Amino acid sequence: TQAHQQDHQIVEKSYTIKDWQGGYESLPEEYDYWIDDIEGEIPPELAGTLFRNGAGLLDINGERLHHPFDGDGMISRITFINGRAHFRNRFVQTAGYLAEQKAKKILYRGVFGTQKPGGWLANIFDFKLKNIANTNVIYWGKKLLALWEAAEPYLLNPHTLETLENEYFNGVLSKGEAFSAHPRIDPRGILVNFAIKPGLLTTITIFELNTKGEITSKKNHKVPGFCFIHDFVITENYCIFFQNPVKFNPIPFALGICGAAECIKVQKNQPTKIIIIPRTTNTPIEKVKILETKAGFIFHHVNAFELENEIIVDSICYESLMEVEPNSDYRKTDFDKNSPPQIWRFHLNLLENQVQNQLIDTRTTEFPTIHPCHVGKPYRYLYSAAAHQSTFNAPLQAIFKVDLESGTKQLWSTAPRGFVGEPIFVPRVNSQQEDDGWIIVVVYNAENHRSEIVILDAQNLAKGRIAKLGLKHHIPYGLHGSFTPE
Ligand code: 3ON
Ligand code: FE
Repeated sequence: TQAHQQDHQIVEKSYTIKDWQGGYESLPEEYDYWIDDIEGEIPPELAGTLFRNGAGLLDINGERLHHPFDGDGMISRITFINGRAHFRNRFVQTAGYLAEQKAKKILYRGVFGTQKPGGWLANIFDFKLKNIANTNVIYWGKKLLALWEAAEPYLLNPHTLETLENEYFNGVLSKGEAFSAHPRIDPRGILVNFAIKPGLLTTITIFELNTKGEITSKKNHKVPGFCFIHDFVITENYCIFFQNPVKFNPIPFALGICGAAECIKVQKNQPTKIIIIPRTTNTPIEKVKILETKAGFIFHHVNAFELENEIIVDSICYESLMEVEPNSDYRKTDFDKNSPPQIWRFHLNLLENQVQNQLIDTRTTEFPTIHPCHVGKPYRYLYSAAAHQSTFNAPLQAIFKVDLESGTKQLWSTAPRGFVGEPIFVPRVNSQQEDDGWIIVVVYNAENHRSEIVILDAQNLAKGRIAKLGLKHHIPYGLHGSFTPE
């Protein structure tokens, strides 16, 4: 029978869908405690704070959200001090979170398909955006900011995680103006970020911030066509955006039938446009340059750097966009049906205006991270969350390291019952080698329905965990975060 065949397939896999689904339960509680369940030893020289963001709620008062990207942002904070670790989590008290918690029901449509109850009639022509501040959290210029790509940041108290107000950078940002969730920090001490205002012509705004957290530069660039751009890369002289070949049909969204992101379709016969924007005026390229490569879909990039007449960009590419269907259940995803996200290297030849693509590895992988001092510069190592198996699409259960110079790869897996989020590389203070440091990652353990913070030696993943910090609860699968040595 069919049920039999399915069971058989599940046994062969490194995971079960049921285990994986456990990580998509809401965590409404807010905790504050010293972690006492520790296996191994926290390196005493590991000092600082890991901040993480992601949907803390996957439902509003029992009403399931259509997609995890629609969930209210919840910040987790793990502080490492003298070999000890402290945990705290708190929801970003966005206007939408407060209103929905008070009303005990869904009051807003979500970008990824969450609808207000009552069918399309209750949703038609409702274009309000709920800023859910759920995608990233950064500590820059003494400001802790929760980010979501379609609206302004929320400013939080870095110690208590209390929500203070929206951040407008002394009025440089206006109410409702976007400030993306994927800033890049130029190691020279400049935070570079962008904002997308999509339309028939799309405006890409580029911001540069100094170490005091002030916006020192804000420039607009118009490019032809609709853009859905989640991430970008920088080099010393350029900002680079990949304009995925997508088409946006706003009608079903306007009519209240589906969410805005569900109206985006990849055009497989159209090229991806690579938009190269100079950061300074004294670059070999004075104006915006647009190159073309084959179709695909990119959420995340790894890094980029300049060579003589080339720019190298490493990215995580999907053959197509994971399609979110109006009546589907994301928890029943058939991994085998989606194209695997894989690491590709793009060589952008600036003299010949040619692009060459090279597949680095077939493994399903997402959430790449590198040594912070190599952002925008030549680098050797990348780390990412990856599937246990080396081909086909599957959930993220392992940490992957790629040596881009020698081609050597390492894998540390939490299969069968573990599921990983975004790893963060933390360099050892005064380290000499690029991989001298730790990987810190939150692992969801389906065995006890709790999460653990795992510390790995970045030079030797195979050695296994240096320390495992057991939490008293799970943390729903998250999106991005950052480490600050302060
Ligand atoms: O018309 C525009 C269309 C659009 C999509 C208007 C818009 C600006 C409002 C808009 C909004 C986009 C938003 C809010 C995007 C938010 C994205 C987000 C919260 C997360 C993206 C995550 C990406 C990935 C690849 C996550 C992968 C996760 C796993 C593999 C783990 O399961
Ligand atoms: Fe992202």
